Amino acid sequence: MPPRMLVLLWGMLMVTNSTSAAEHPSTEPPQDMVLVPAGSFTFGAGPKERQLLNRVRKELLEGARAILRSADGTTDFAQAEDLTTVLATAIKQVADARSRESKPHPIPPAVSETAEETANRKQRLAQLVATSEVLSQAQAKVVLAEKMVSWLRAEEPGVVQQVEAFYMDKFAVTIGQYLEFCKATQHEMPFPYKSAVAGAASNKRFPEVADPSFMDPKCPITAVTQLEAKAYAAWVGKRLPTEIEWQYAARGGRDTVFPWGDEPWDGTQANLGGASLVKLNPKYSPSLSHLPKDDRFACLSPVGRFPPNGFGIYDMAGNASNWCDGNPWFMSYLLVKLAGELPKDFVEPRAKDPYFGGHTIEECQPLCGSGYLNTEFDARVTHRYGTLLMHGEPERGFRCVRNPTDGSTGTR
Ligand SMILES: [Ca+2]
Repeated sequence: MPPRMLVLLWGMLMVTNSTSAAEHPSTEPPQDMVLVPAGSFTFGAGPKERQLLNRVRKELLEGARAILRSADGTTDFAQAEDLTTVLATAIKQVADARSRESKPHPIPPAVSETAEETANRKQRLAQLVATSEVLSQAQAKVVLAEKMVSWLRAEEPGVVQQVEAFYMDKFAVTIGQYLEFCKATQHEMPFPYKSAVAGAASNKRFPEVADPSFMDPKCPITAVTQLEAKAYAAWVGKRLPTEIEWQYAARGGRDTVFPWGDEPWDGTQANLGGASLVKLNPKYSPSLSHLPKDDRFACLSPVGRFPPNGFGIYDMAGNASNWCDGNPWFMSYLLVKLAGELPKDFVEPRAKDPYFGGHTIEECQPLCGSGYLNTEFDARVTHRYGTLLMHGEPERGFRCVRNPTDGSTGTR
């Protein structure tokens, strides 16, 4: 065939294809997206999440008791029912004793302490320091157990919601994809990417961002603001999901407490905070209830390394949580308030948290899911929290959705 004929034929094929795509925009499933079918589901926490709370809370309290039992002289309060009060009392007693022992004896100082007395006092002081550390470890578990109660309360009660069909990204937006966006639009890569280049010393608050995973193009992009996530979504012809869409998609057409099922986390279902993370950054140890379980990823994992949920969507628990669009607390709180079921002692979580600089719930934007530093409890499908839209952190990423009727192919 002459070259000119080939060019002509190729041109005709291209015209035919583009016409077909324009007429039937939704017949071709977009690459890397899953069609989430229309349906209804209960948005928010219910009896299963309450069961999870009770189980994890019990484990934490047993963990606290085990720590106390293992320490000398603390056996007395290992069996106590109200660990919060008993621990607070014990911590104060130890602190007072430390204060006394840290000063030379006897008083008045005109009578000097003998060398033996000094040695004994220092030995007692060392013992008190050790006891104090043990008590603090136990207290961290008890405090976490109590916080969980209010966290779950912020997700209750479940409310039946209707959801229209939509396409959702199978995977979170990756570092590689976001880098392309930045090159094309003059946006800047977020700070973990720069810290990974510069080393751990460059970020005192999150030293773990020096981990090589923050440079792996296959890992999810994190620490972007909600504005940046929205800008990326618009660039690829998509949008951020609503909280309801996200949670419905995370359920995967099932009624389980985690995206993978009802079974406890064992390290194979999702990338959560485990022993590898603590090895990298010990500060996370007290807050993790399920140690020494592990998934072998200290920080981010490449997207799609863990099994997908019932809809074929990956990492709906663990790795990086996902920005959503719309006020996080609005839906459930408003419905609860309208129904008059809000308990009298209810405190809106995080509304006055200094971490948010005194900002109100109304100023916050939603994040759903969990990240590499979260616990099994946070891996529940209903897990959600609000933060300022400019507040990107290393475990916060995003994924996009689009409506089936939109003409975009969803690929770029
Ligand atoms: Ca992990």
